[in-house]
Amino acid sequence: MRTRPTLSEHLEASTSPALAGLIGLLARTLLGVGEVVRTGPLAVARGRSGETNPTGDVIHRLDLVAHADVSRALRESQLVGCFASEEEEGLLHGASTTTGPYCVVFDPLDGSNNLDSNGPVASIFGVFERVTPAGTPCSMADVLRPGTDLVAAGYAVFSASTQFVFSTGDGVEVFTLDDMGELRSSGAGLEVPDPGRRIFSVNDGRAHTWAPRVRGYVDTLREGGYTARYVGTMAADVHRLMRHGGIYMHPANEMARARRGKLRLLFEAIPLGYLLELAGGVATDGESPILQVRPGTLHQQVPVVFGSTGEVARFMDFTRS
Ligand code: FBP
Repeated sequence: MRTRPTLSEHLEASTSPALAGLIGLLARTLLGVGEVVRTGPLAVARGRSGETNPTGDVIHRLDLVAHADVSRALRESQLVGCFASEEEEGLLHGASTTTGPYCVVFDPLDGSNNLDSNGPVASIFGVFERVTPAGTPCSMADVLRPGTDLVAAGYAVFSASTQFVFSTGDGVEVFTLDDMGELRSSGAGLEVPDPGRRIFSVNDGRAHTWAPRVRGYVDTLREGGYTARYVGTMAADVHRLMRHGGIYMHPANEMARARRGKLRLLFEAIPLGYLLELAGGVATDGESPILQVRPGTLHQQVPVVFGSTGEVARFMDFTRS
């Protein structure tokens, strides 16, 4: 195992020094989040903070700790002009807001509802190059960007093992935390099988809120011998999807006028959709490519239909017919 390249070695050989520096900073910071999560049950930090995030979800105290740790690292980095977090209403400026070349969007702790039952959780990030001119402070224009503008994205998933998955636009790489605290390559990158395993991943408890054609589509999967797998941590469900194929959905809630989707476009759907498409899968909002959707607000929510190419095509054919 010691012969497998480390993340640092991989970055040095394949990425510009600046972007390698940022990815390395994010990896180290997210490993720190993993440590907080790993020892969380022993710390006072467990349990709910009693506060809510901009979309009204109860914030677990570990969400706040993870948000604070990532925010501190980004604020202090000369590589970062600004950043936005799922747990913060507005845009946050780095110490280098007029010179930092990159802007980061992140979900500090995705799937935090799984914490109390020791389920998989993750941290997700996306990286844009700033569009505001150097010498002027960053603005919302730097982060309200479609996924096609990303220069990198990734996540750390804390489960049976800790894995750091990322791309800078050329293939999706997987690194696993070894027993010496080093992130080592897990071998070949992720490629979404098509056809993959016949797995569908959706929260069936929300079926009454879906459009009838969506319910009908899921019925065909049940009747077609598919198996159901749903973690309830988007990054973990998408990680399985990239490994084995199938389809993952968080469909539009047709009963709620204000909020068609639950998942965050900027902090979850865009970074994970970027990785999925680079791995050969398809990422949509159920109607159009997710990477072409330009966020109107930081906390915009969207429906999500991600999957192997053939599975998403079948979803589209069925729900449009
Ligand atoms: P959080 O970012 O607040 O955790 O919400 C997002 C999420 O937890 C996703 O990770 C997960 O896929 C989804 O919500 C689960 O939603 P539901 O409970 O509707 O299945």
